[in-house]
Amino acid sequence: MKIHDVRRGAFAAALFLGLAFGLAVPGAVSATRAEEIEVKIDNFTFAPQKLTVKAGTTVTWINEDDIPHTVVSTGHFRSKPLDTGDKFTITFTTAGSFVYFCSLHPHMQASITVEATTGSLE
Ligand SMILES: [Cu+2]
Repeated sequence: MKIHDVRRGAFAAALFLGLAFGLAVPGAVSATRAEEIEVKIDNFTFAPQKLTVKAGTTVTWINEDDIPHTVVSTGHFRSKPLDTGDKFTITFTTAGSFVYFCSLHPHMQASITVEATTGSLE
């Protein structure tokens, strides 16, 4: 009876570890701050137009329009003209607010706000 109980305990522990491991996978991803967000460019519009992310987030713009666009934030970053299907990726490491636009169609504007990660404030 006692051995049986031990085995049950071991099985429960293994099951628990299995569940913990499964749950730890997304946790491990966020621990490395590998968060990734996409901004689509279509119909002369950045979507979402206003985005708030944590520092360390990688943002990828994808041009889904049928004409070229660029992603330009004066003094911060500047993409080449993106043809249909082209991507432009930046990892935002510092907090701040970044207004950006398309240099080919300056009325195309959007912004990204980068927040300091929780717990890293000193
Ligand atoms: Cu454009």
